[in-house]
Amino acid sequence: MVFKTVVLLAKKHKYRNYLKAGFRDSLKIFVSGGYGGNGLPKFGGIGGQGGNVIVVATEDISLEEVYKQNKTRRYNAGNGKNSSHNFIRGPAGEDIKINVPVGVSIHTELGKKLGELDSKNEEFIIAKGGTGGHSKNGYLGTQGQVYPVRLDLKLIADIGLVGFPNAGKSTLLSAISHAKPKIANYPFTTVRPHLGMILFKDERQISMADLPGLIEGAHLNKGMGHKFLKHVERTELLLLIVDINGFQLSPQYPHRTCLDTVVLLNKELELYKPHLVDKPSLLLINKMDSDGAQDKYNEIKDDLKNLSKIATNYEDNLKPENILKFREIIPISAKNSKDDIAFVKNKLRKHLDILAEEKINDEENFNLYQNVREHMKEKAPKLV
Ligand SMILES: Nc1nc2c(ncn2[C@@H]2O[C@H](COP(=O)(O)OP(=O)(O)O)[C@@H](O)[C@H]2O)c(=O)[nH]1
Ligand SMILES: *[C@@H]1O[C@H](CO)[C@@H](O)[C@H](O)[C@H]1NC(C)=O
Ligand SMILES: *[C@@H]1O[C@H](CO)[C@@H](O)[C@H](O)[C@H]1NC(C)=O
Ligand SMILES: *[C@@H]1O[C@H](CO)[C@@H](O)[C@H](O)[C@H]1NC(C)=O
Repeated sequence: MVFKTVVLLAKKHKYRNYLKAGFRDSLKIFVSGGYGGNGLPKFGGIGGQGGNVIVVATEDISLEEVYKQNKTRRYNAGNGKNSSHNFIRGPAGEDIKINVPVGVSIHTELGKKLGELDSKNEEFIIAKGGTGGHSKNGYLGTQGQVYPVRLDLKLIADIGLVGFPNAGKSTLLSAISHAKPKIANYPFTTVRPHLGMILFKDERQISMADLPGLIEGAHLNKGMGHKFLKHVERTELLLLIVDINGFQLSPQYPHRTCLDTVVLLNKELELYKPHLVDKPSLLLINKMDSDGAQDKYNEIKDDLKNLSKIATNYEDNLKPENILKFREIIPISAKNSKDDIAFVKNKLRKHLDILAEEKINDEENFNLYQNVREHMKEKAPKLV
């Protein structure tokens, strides 16, 4: 047992960084419905129904929070009570309700879809309790459903494009994507982002969502901020885009340099939800064809690589605490360079592939972790 614990801890360190840091789009849990209680043959008494495990769609909860609320990831509903003198009809076992994010789908381990939750307060029984014992089943209560299930956050696109207005989001999306994806039905969304499908010669397809509406103050729900930020969580990879010349929201706002803009984007994401900053991200510095762009870029490129160093220069209300760590920073001209577009296109594919591989490795660790748990699992109550 001691040995197993050591293995488990050692392996845990291999979790991909952003999982550790708190971003999660999939969670495996182990659910069991309660046993049905036994009947009482002498009086024809019926055992109580076993409790159910139920998922409930909840706004403002992340899968990471679900995990943190019960790190064992086990949910065992209550057993039905036996029929007795006092209770001829045994009381039912207690249900367990798990709050999960709106817009999750529920799958078995083999990938069979069991259900999905698309609107607030919607419920779904994942594990039914066993029936109580009665005359037709020999007065023996039956076992509830027991199995592992996956909760998956439904993604809207592989890539989420994020930037302040005029950074060049729509220019990039239309230059890089050749087709509109078949719009899937996303009933859990209130705002539909613009989607594009990036096609490759070998038929690989990557979807990208333009998530507009991010402005200074978006976290305060100015503009359409919240509605779109919500989607950011439903993408694999964040693609941030800023104008090398900086940004000014409107005349009453100060002009922000390119570096300020990146810090501000970081801050807006963080203020909305700190863990968004831990999502894998790339940074595009756009409009490199404009006058003096190369000089401006040379001046800031080292700082961009280590934002934490310059973040300290900002006032508290602008200074992010959780700093974006870009996997790559790419200067481009979305409007005027086909080569840049082709370059970005291949980079996106490469980074998604790396991410997929990280996930697979992670999955292996999860399985190991689970097997160890399986050994330690306490036995379910036995019926005579
Ligand atoms: N010079 C230059 N202008 C660009 C570039 N990309 C976009 N623009 C211009 O910037 C403005 C805003 O672009 P748009 O794609 O609408 O930005 P969005 O608000 O982020 O979607 C438009 O006038 C574009 O033509 C670029 O690479 N170079
Ligand atoms: C959390 O995990 C434990 C077991 O390990 C389980 O019995 C319990 O039902 C779970 N708690 C909640 C609140 O669901
Ligand atoms: C019901 O009866 C069985 C058999 O006597 C016993 O093992 C079990 O613990 C009882 N269940 C409850 C909930 O009391
Ligand atoms: C980034 O800057 C911080 C603060 O100055 C410094 O401690 C850290 O070593 C730097 N990291 C890299 C990778 O340069």
